[in-house]
Amino acid sequence: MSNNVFTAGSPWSAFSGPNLGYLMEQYDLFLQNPEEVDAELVELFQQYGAPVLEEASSSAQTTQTAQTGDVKKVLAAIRLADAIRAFGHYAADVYPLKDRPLDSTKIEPTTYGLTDADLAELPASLFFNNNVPANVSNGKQAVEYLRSLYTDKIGFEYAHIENESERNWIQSKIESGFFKATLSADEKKAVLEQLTRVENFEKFLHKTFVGQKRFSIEGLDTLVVLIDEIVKSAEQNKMKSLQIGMAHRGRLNVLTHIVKKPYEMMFADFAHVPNDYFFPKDGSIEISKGWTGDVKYHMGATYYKPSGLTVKLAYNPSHLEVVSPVVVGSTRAAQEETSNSGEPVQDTSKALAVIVHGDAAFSGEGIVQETFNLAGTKGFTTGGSIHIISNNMIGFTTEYYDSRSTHYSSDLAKGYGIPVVHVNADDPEAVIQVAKFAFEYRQTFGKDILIDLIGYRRYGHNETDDPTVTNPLTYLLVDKHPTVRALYGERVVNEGIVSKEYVEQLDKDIYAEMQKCYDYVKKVGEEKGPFEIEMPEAVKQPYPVVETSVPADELKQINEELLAWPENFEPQNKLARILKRRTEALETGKIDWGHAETLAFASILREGNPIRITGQDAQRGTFSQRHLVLHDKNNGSEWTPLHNISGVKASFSVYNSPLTEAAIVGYEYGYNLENEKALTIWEGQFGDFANMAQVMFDNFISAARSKWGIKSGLVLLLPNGMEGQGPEHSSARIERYLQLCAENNWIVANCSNAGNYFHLLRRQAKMLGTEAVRPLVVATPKSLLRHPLAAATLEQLSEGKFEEVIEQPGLGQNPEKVERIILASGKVTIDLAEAVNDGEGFDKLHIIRIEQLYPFPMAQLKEIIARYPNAKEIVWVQEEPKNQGPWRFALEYLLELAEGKKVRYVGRPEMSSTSEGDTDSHKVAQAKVISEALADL
Ligand SMILES: Cc1ncc(C[n+]2csc(CCOP(=O)(O)OP(=O)(O)O)c2C)c(N)n1
Repeated sequence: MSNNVFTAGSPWSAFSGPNLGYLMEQYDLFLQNPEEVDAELVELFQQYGAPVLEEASSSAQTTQTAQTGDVKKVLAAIRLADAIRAFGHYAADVYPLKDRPLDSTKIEPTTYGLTDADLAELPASLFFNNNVPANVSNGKQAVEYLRSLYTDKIGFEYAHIENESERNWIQSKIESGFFKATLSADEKKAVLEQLTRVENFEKFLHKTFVGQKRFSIEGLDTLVVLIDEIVKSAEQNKMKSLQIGMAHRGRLNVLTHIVKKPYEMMFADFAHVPNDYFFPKDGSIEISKGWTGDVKYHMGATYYKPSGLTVKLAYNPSHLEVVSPVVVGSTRAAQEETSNSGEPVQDTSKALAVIVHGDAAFSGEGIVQETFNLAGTKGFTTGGSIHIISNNMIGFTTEYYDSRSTHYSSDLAKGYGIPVVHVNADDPEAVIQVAKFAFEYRQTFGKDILIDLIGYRRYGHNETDDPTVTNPLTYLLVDKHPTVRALYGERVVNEGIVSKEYVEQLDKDIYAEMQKCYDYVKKVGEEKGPFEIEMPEAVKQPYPVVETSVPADELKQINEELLAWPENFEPQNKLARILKRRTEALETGKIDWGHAETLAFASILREGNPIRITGQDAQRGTFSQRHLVLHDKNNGSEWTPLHNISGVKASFSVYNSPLTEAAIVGYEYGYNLENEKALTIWEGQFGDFANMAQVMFDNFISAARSKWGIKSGLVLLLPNGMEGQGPEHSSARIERYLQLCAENNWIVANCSNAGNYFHLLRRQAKMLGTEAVRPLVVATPKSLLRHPLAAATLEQLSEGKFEEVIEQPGLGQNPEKVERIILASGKVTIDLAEAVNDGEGFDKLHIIRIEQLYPFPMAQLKEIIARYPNAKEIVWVQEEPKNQGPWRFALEYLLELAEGKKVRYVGRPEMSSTSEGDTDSHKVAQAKVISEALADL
């Protein structure tokens, strides 16, 4: 019984009398000499143990089973029933165009050596767990019944689910006839109206805005029915937030029919009339916009339903699937209460993510897998997302069979132990039942679920594309295929729910309603002028100067509390010693990076901003510098000092993340969008690996404000520095972030000192939730984490502020003498500081550290450089190769600052790799950079 996951009851009930006796004998043999027993019986014994005489078998079925006289037939029948449950989906009528061969070989009685007559002699109870359906009285009818459930318009895949109670729950849902439930007459009429709206919306756009791309939903019209049903379930369950992520296909239809962006606003987008004139007066719709804007099928919207449910469609770029983790992150934020100290309190019943995927994108894009992998982890779970593949069996011009190596587009999901339900998109009532089921499954088991909504694509990839050029056979079928509105209209007419005339009139009325909306849009467009969106004033400026110091007494108190572990708590000895040194660090001026960071976090929590930090090994920190969660050496219990300090008004969480960059960065970005007051931090294990998440930096974090007007204060910590660890553990590739800098879109910093980092974090926290907020990219150090020259003093934290530039102490004392001004950033400034020591003998030199690379601190630099009238040259020093690092970004600013002085570069030559591969060559190259920078002085 290779796939015997379904026969939940014992099979012994089918045997009695001589058959049972025979089985007993076989079982004894199995215990002594299993190889002499038939393989099928061995499997049965292994699964169900010793044959027993059961109550149920002794009465009603005795006659029938006694007549079968053939144990093998019984076993074959059990295998057949299980096969229908496991493989019925291969034969299910789920393809509207009927253009994919179905496979029923695994569920034919003959495959198991059974005839109809054999089946008719078997008891019905053999095929069911508990209740035998009323109209089923023998094995033949049982098989027919099971086939009608498992091979109709819905295909079920659940044999792969590990948990037996989940499988049983699904099986009883299916076999209780849940999916065969019919709608009331009113519900049917509502579905007809919905389908008529969906179809007419596309028709209207098609006819009115000829040649404009809209990525029509047609062929998958029931996607709207499906999502609408999920929304209804969410409302019935008193959810607060439903977060939808989806790509281009059908998005406009979902925007208007689910998120309730009014037709006027939709048509205004096509007619180039500002849609701002058509916002509903009741404030139910919120749409933010950026000043450079985006195409209409990337725009999101928020709908505040009267029921208290907020339905949000996330903004997304063209890049398929990348919005998935963003939406899940936002959902998590919507589930968390963060205004308490300690861990945030998560309530998964408050919010739900619904993620719509394309069939080609789902199986092709790796971020889908990354997102699934987050779903069950402590720091990232949301108690289950509902995934929908809007499966039109084609991706652009690529047919499904060229798109993947698996049978279904959905197969990846099975690896995550979740149910997959394939449903024919031409059957709206089946779709509704699937939606209800998915919601109930998620609520019951707190896990993801996947609905594979199978339809077709009525036009080309977009409406200007002619698909008959590349996919002629598919489109011969599509051309002949009636729309789902037409099919359903016919069905409800046949069922006597409405008349044919009603269906036709509804069609006309809805089209006329749309025409009326558009006529109004045209009129307003003629009367009113353009609606300019300006960059907000607060974004036009660099960050304002804000108070970030913390009184010394408060810092001392925090420090004590951080080190006050419970009496019986014993961290590992060496770590305990290291941490205890923090007791004196405030007095000795040796506050290292991790220590300054923890003090910053504590002070931020006391001011009321929640903090969430994630990354691979974020709790300890890649370089063992952080230790925000301590582990008892004897019993492994955990202690989080930041949960145990006084005066805290917000939650703190730090999670070691699964090993991914793209999904986690997207997730944290989404989290911060939803909880804008939370200091949300992602840390790369090494900054080098952050480019796995490049799409998140390029298409969301750096550009979202100007495209979509949405704000984020996400912090990215990217360990960086050339220290001889080879090409993939050296460079955060800061040049990438610098190249994306424009319009004050984010802050890029590279601090040389723990105190400055303290103020940088605190400044960021102070900006959260304000109009001025923007993301923060920090190249963080490795060797500087414990370097004495990078340590902070108590005064720096209690009296200082974030310094965008720092002048090298000990240099530039005699301004007339200074001839060379070095500008540099990050770790190399400490290398230089070590080389010049106290400045003795370096009268001709001044060094300025640029702690904030963007916005480039021009005003401060001008003011400093002006103090040195005899300076002949400005030298940019960096440790990265010339084609990398900040040099090329800085050059334009340097030329402006130079005012006739020479501008020179000192650093590694252009290199295709980021660094030398071995430590010795690194040392030589690094020493050369420093000696060249200081040569001829
Ligand atoms: C990451 C990425 N690669 C390529 C594209 C270009 N592209 C846009 S739609 C599309 C086909 C998508 O097919 P599918 O996922 O099945 O969705 P459908 O358009 O059929 O609904 C492609 C390749 C893209 N938008 N994003």
